Amino acid sequence: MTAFDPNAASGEESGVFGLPHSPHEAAVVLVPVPFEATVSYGGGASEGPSAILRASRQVDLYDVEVGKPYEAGIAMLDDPADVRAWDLAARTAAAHVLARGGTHGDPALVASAASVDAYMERMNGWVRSTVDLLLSRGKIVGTIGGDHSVSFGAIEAHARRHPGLGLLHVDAHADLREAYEGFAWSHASILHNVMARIPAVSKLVQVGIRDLCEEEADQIASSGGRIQSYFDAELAEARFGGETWAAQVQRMIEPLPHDVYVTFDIDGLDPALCPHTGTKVPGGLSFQMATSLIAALARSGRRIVGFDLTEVVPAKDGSEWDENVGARILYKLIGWTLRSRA
Ligand SMILES: [Mn+2]
Repeated sequence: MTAFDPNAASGEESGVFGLPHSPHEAAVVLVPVPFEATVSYGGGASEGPSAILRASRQVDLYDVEVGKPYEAGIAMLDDPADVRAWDLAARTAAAHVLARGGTHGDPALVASAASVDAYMERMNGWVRSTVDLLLSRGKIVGTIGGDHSVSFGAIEAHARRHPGLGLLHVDAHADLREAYEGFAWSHASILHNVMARIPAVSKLVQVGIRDLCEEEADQIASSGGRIQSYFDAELAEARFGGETWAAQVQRMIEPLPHDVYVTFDIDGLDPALCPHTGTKVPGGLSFQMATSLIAALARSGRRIVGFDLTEVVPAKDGSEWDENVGARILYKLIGWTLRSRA
């Protein structure tokens, strides 16, 4: 620890962001969840945590906005072999269902989908108990996907400790489907499951949404204000008419309670910043729009209690762009989370 030089290049065997901290020493602990069993379109999200770990070593530790978040100590847990094994088993079962675009009531496919959901419940339980244990030790916890389904257990663990918790959700997708392609725990149903099964979550604010089905629009409309979605197209139109992003950010933060968890799907950003993520949609937030949103949340006096980052997919050619962006969003999330609690 004493020999650590924050200005030097980091070695290949160093920890996340090139840091020397063990999870025991670190104030911020990152939980990698290499799981993508229900990915419906492009795959690769299970490689997100290891790719972000590699790319994080290139991020400069001094940050113009948040200063020196590394001083608090940041560590990432080792890649969990159990979760990887469940992911592979679940993906094999899911492939049969996905190839047919759903179960269509076929008993064999219904059984496959049930086995996928059973693996997902195991994964949910693992994430919940891992995050819960870290929270009980006073850690700030960031969960790194994997596809967006990995957020459920993390949100559940945080909501238990912070009744009335608010969620700030950056995503191209509303993720409010009751089930998708036959899977109750699909990545496309994550926020539906959160809102239906975790009553301690008082408010969901969605930002950047630009892909939505009618069922999801109905869910938002019938939520009695518990779900507030700020659609990408409407925000862009208002900006073209002269409203500033700063004003929009204030508008979006205003409904959130004091304690907020940030669930950040990388595809909420402009796809130029995440070209290999599974389900890209044109439009979305620039990097600075996203970081200024997180900054404004912290500056508003609210407390960021935890966060996740999902759907980062590395390119197969080693070009390291998606994970570079992911690692930088991650460092900002860590920095502003620490700031919000200082
Ligand atoms: Mn998404």
